[in-house]
Amino acid sequence: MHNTLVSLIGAPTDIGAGARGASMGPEALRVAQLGPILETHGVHVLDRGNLSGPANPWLPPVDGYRHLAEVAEWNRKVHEAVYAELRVGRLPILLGGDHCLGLGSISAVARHCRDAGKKLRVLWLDAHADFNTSALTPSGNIHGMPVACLCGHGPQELTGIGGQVPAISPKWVRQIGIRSVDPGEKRFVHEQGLEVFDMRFIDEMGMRHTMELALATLDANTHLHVSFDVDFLDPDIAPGVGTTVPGGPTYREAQLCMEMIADTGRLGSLDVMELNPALDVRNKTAALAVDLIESLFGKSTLMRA
Ligand code: 4U7
Ligand code: MN
Ligand code: MN
Ligand code: MN
Repeated sequence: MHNTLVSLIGAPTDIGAGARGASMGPEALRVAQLGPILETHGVHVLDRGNLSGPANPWLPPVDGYRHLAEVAEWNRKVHEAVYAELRVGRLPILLGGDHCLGLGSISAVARHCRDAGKKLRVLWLDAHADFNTSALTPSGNIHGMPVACLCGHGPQELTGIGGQVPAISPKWVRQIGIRSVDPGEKRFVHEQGLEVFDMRFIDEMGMRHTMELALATLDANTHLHVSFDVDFLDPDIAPGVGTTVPGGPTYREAQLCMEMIADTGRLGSLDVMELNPALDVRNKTAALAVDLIESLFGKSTLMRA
């Protein structure tokens, strides 16, 4: 990762979430020294500051969507900001913000891959599949829908961001750490053929084999995008998220996951989403996220030749 040019983009909103507070995520990651710590690993970091967008009106869902217009506006801003960094050859790190913004970020990455003639692989690290639609969602919260929207299932305001519907194919996605999927969402995940490495799989096969499969068939022409929902981690080590689900990866399992991604040398963009400082304990979840991102950028316990 030496000479990698990284840009931090803050998206301080909780517009798609079911709890307030993820809007403070970007600042908590800065307080945990994300930029300076990455610089110690030979990465050149430019902090582009925060995007701005509509306030959270905290209204109930309408027709199965909460805050649809505001979610669309934030995602358009994220899309343009991420796309601009990729165009100039930099590696964008989106600091969330809630996970509805994965739509703006990944649609930008997909557009960049179309421009550059590259293949795309998306690793979705999450406790949840985020594959709901307005008809399936139990909450109306759009942070539970970005993967479905990216695959073309959602309202035009969201699926159309980036100019091509669908933005991605479900075949490009690998979901890891999944342990909470709603009943209708589960059927839809199967029907669409998403490749899911759920916690049962990780328990039985181990993180090493899981990651070998998730990273298989990457080649020199593949752009690897990691969408890291902090609730991927076990809540015992990462309490600072709005939607904790017990039984997630341990500290070492998560580190191994990140280390194996780093070893591919293919990481091209990253989202760090759903960190909620209002629910954290002395910023420890932010510090843990930074520690894991260090591994993603090549920190390892011992020097590897
Ligand atoms: B996150 C949920 F019902 N599935 O749709 C929903 F359980 O970005 C949760 O992964 C979604 O944190 C969680 O509201 C979205 C719920
Ligand atoms: Mn620098
Ligand atoms: Mn998520
Ligand atoms: Mn989640």
